[in-house]
Amino acid sequence: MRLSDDVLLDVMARFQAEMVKGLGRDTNPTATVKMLPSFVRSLPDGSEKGEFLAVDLGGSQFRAHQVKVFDDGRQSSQLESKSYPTPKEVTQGNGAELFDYIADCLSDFMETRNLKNKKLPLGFTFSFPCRQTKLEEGVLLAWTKHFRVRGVQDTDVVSSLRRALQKHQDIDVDVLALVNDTVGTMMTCGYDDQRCEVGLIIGTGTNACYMEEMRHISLVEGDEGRMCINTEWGAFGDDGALDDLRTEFDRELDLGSLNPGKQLFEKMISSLYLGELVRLILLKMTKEGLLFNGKVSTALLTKGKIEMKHVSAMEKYKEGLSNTKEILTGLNLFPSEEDCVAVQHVCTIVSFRSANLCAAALAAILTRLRENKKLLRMRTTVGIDGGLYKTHPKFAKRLHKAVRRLVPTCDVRFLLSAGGSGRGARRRLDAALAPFLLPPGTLREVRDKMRAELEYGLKREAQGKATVKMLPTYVCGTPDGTEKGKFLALDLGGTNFRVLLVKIKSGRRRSVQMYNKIFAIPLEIMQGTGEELFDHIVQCIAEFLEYMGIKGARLPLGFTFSFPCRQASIDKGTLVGWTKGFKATDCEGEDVVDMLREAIRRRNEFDLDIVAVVNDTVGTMMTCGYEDPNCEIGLIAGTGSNVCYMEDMKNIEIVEGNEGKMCINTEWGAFGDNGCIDYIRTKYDREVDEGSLNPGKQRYEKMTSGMYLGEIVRQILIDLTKQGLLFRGHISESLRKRGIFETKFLSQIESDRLALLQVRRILQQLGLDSTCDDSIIVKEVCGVVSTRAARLCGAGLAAVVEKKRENRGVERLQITVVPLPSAVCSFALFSTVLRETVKELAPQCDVTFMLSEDGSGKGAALITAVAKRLHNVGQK
Ligand code: 0WK
Ligand code: 0WK
Ligand code: BGC
Ligand code: BGC
Repeated sequence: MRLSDDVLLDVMARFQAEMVKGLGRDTNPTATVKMLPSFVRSLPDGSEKGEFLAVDLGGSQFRAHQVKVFDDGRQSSQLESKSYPTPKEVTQGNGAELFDYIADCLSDFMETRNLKNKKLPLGFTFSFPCRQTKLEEGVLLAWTKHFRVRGVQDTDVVSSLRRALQKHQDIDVDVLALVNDTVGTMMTCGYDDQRCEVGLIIGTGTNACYMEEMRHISLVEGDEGRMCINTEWGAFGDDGALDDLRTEFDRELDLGSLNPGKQLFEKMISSLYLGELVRLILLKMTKEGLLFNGKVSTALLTKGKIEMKHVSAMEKYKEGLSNTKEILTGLNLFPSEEDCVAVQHVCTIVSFRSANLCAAALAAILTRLRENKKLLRMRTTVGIDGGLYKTHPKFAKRLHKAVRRLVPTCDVRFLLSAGGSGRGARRRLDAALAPFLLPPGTLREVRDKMRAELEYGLKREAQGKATVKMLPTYVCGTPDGTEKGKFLALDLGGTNFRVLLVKIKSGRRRSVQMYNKIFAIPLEIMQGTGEELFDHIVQCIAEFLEYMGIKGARLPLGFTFSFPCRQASIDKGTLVGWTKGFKATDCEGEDVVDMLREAIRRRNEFDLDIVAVVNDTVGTMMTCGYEDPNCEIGLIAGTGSNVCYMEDMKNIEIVEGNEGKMCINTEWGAFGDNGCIDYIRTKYDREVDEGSLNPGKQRYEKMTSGMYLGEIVRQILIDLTKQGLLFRGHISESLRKRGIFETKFLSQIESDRLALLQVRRILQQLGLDSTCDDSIIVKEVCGVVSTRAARLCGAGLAAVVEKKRENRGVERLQITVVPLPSAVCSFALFSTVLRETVKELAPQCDVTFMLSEDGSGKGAALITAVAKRLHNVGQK
């Protein structure tokens, strides 16, 4: 069952020969691969419009569809469907009953869709080999799969359906076309992608169609143009052409099937048979004592006991082995660990062969298309559908890989057809992005939930329990202009680690001068030991003091430490937990000021007076507060996300005193860690969270900040690529690389200034070879992700400004918020949407956004200066 590429290339060549035989007038009658003309001569060109009905019989589901196609130049359409059961008495009954049943279901469907008063054209997807001489006719050659209805073979199924429909006086339907499901799938995908010229089904049954040159179809008059050929490749090998590859299990399975000797290729590939193949192999291995201690259970002896869903479950990435144990136990087989591994292996071999054989036949069709076009290299799209391809965890990838190995001269996009032989890549894109489009009602809920968490976090009883921790900062006032002197400041936690020297002048010459140097924090330091981290910080300080020639001075220092710290005073801060990219050991629960002091002592080269530790939001607010006393809120939407604001002391239960205000560091990044906003988190958010350094933590931050937005986009792009909507369905190594989609690319891609060509250039830089369509989709995804981030940030900020307004008990509030022009906030789209959302959700607040270029370092120095001044006053 393991087929090498040489064998696959041989199967490919054999199938090419079968195709030529099937296309030949003289050879067709004896050909096994019937190459049936479909009388479909072209793909949709977008000018189609109108309302149609369709029934789709032959796959795992029997469905009726109502399709509306609009010629609005956007190729939009609407599809409504209803499934109906196909019990055995229908699939193995007699013809008249079958078509009556189809007509009854259609009548019921029209009833439910209130269509009975309409005269509508009907398309009939009939997934069995039919010889056609025109579109609205099809003589059934043979039943396949689980169908065996008497009295239909060699009759025109369209006439049979029409007769059945005529019995329904209350419906007026005209059967205009009979198509095979492969043809329906190709047309559906062709509506989205004009390159689509192959339709492939890998489901209960398997088959493929493609656009053949009329001059090669000798069964149909005319040499101009092309026509879609339904290959009916399921019958490949029915003449023994594949007997050298068929195993004893294939033969045993065939003997036990509804149509022995028929559809032999299909019986090695499709989902109706793979489970049975696995059962027969396991049965033999058990009888030979290789499995289950040789104990054969009734289940193992029962045909059809192992189904495709079992094989797919046993091959799942993570939970495959536990599924195997569960499934085998369910079959009373009581497997050992080794048994489970062996059974998984059997499943893999069987489904791998299926994918490889499919690839070999598809490669033959692709080669024929390329040769028909006399091209050395060809770019094309394969529209694809079917349960096995859609649900098996590894089938699609294996098929794509094998096809690319067998026909390297063909650049193939695999496009999954949505809504079956119905419609719509756009629909799948909308479906993927819809969870990101948060309606105003939901945003109001987020605002109100944030507000509740803000209130709760201030309560004494919430200490240690609240997710939004509302940490007191012991910063109680904005500078009053009397501050002066030289201060050192450290700025740790953002993209860059900075050491700053800040000179503050007071009085008439009131000014702040800053000199800073940026230092890198290598990953191994960010995620090493606490000692190494603080030694590195002190090393940088030493270099800076050297560089500034101020090594001897014992300067007061303000430490901007952009992580959640519980403070008991301005110069004490116990790290609650690391966030963003940091995970140094032996730090959480420790006082970061003490750790810095110890590191300075360890170095024993200079001494500093650490006066204050502040959060970057506080430093940022203070930087701006120096200019605008109305500035009482500091917002960071950068690598991380957080906000601080001046709160009335009377509302801060854990700090003594009721007079005046104190700045609260909300640490809103952790909003939702209790699950309160899980209902807006998407599967992509969960993926990003699971792959982060702190799963389950900082959930709000992971939907709003720069460290994660790029990863969310990458996860969406992977999913869309898997669906064949992007990058030809090919997930490149680059796209698999975590963090490759840096946030800076997002702002570049989603900014309107950038033409599609430049978007493609960025994607190229990322090793993503894209089409124009691809770049349009990528641009849209970037826009949707950053818009959600801004809307969520806006909802949170609206909660804070509303609280401020109510604190003041005023109808209208004027307030200034200072966002830093950091990684995310500099997005044109982000800041616009943020402002609009705050206005929408806090209409009684006039919020001025004051972008500050100085970062938080200046603020930290000012806080240090204030603390120093207060300290000196206290000394007197
Ligand atoms: C969905 C298509 C239908 C086709 C089916 C095949 O709409 O026309 O027959 O896929 O997949 P299956 O349901 O057999 O897995
Ligand atoms: C610059 C500030 C710093 C803050 C950073 C946040 O000086 O305190 O942490 O901005 O933006 P990011 O670098 O994370 O984008
Ligand atoms: C049928 C084909 C059909 C395929 C997929 C085969 O058994 O012969 O007509 O396209 O199944 O449904
Ligand atoms: C941290 C905050 C910080 C924010 C912005 C978050 O991850 O927990 O303390 O203010 O990032 O840097």
